[in-house]
Amino acid sequence: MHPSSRLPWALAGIVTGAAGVATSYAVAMVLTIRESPVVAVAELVIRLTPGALAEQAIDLVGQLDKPLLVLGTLLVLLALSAWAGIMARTSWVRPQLVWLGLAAVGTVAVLVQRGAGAVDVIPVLVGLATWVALLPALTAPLRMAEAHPELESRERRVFLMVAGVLGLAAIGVGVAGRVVGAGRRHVVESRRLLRLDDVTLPNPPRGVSTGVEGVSPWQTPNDDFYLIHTAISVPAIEPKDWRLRIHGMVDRELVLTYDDLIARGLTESWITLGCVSNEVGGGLIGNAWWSGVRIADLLAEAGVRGDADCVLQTSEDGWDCATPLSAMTDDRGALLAVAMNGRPLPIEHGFPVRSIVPGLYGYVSATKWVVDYEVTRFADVSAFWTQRGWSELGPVKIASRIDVPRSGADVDPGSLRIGGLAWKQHTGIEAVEVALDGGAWQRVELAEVPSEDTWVQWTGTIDVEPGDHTLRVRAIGRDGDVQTGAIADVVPDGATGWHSVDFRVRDA
Ligand SMILES: Nc1nc2c(c(=O)[nH]1)N[C@H]1C(S)=C(S)[C@@H](COP(=O)(O)O)O[C@H]1N2
Ligand SMILES: [Mo]
Repeated sequence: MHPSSRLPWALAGIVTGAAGVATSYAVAMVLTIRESPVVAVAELVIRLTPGALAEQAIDLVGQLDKPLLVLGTLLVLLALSAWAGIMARTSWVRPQLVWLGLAAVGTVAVLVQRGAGAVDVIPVLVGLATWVALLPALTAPLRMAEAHPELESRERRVFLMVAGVLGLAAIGVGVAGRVVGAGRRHVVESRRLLRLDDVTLPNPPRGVSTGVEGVSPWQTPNDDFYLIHTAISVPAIEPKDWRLRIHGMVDRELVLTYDDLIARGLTESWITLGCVSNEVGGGLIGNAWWSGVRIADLLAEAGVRGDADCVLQTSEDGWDCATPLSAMTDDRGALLAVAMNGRPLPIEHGFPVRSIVPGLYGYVSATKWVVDYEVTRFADVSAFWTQRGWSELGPVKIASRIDVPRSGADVDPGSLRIGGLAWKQHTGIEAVEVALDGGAWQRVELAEVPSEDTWVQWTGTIDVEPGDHTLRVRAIGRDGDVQTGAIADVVPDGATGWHSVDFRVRDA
């Protein structure tokens, strides 16, 4: 083959590669608040680069390090696309392998981003589909020209035309995605610039930490806080556009803007939020410093009628839940939260406003991107999860967890420091007990807590001999409730059972 005859195949690959980058970029802009997968790959490269090397490189190119890296990533991608194009001449499978490989790298890169979810993979899949579909279409005229040399000049013209049109279409798709996604992106900026003067940065109270290494920190950083939502693409709500309507069985309907809300004055407290789907020993729970406005005060302002017993809360994404009115009006300090750990709510955690009700699982209380409170009666409504078999009421169940030792750990014989967490929000924990190898329950030490609304760290020291062991934990509430060992599934109202950890003690 004359080398120059490879050129159009390479070009076909490059146009295909670029088109996939454009469609994935557009989808990322429209559906997510993230950058495109290409940027995610560049960031992954930064992460995987040894620190010293990365520093030298940054020294060398200064502030341009990231744009250059993104450009480099793009060039590598286009070079591989050209290679896929050339291989398409003789093989159907091999180009697909290149696309699959690129998509695999892209998938890993987007999934290692913090808080990444299934939605973040969609742009990669759209890019992959674009590559797989376009290359055969684009190379069809080239194939034709090779099969029928007499048609070569005509087919070459067809090819160049198709390539040109597709190239322009790709640019169009990218620009359109940018424009459509601009609103969503703007929220990221609005949040960054938002100043909430009354929000304080938290200092965890003294004594809340046992200091046992390996136990989850008492205060959960926003970046590590679990995420649960049904929305595929998280709502992007500008504070200036946000409204909360409080209506239904009230004397005066209220419609609050973000400024109206803030003007009511902020209350702040430590509250542990947990998910009903948390398995025994699981991590769907976190503890944060929440700043917000007391829901009880707002409901009092609206004037709740005597025969109402719940508030149907609705999110801007359509998700809803019904919360017992009593939990929102008693003195437990249920909040319309605007900040989490001293920062405006992260977008994935409900920016600009969400509900937080101590003592209830999230699925019946912690509405993110909340826009509507209808004061009503349980008898008259049903909500997202209750329609799907979960219980109407969702008070948290008493629970405890062993973080140290980890399951499967290998430890030295002798005295072993153990630790973990226990919780029953809005009741509080009186005591925690552990049992080694099915022996007697023995009390361990509790750290301090600022209120009954947070989890508590516990620690203890046990003597262990070489061999295999099982450690178990249970908690006792301030109401005398002893955590049951009976195993219950998370459906319909939360798991029960003792968390246990199997570990091995080395020979002395
Ligand atoms: N809009 C909306 N709010 C929601 C949910 C949801 O799916 N959509 N999930 C709820 C559930 S089940 C839980 S456990 C908490 C989780 O809050 P987080 O993601 O901030 O940890 O949010 C609650 N609020
Ligand atoms: Mo949940």
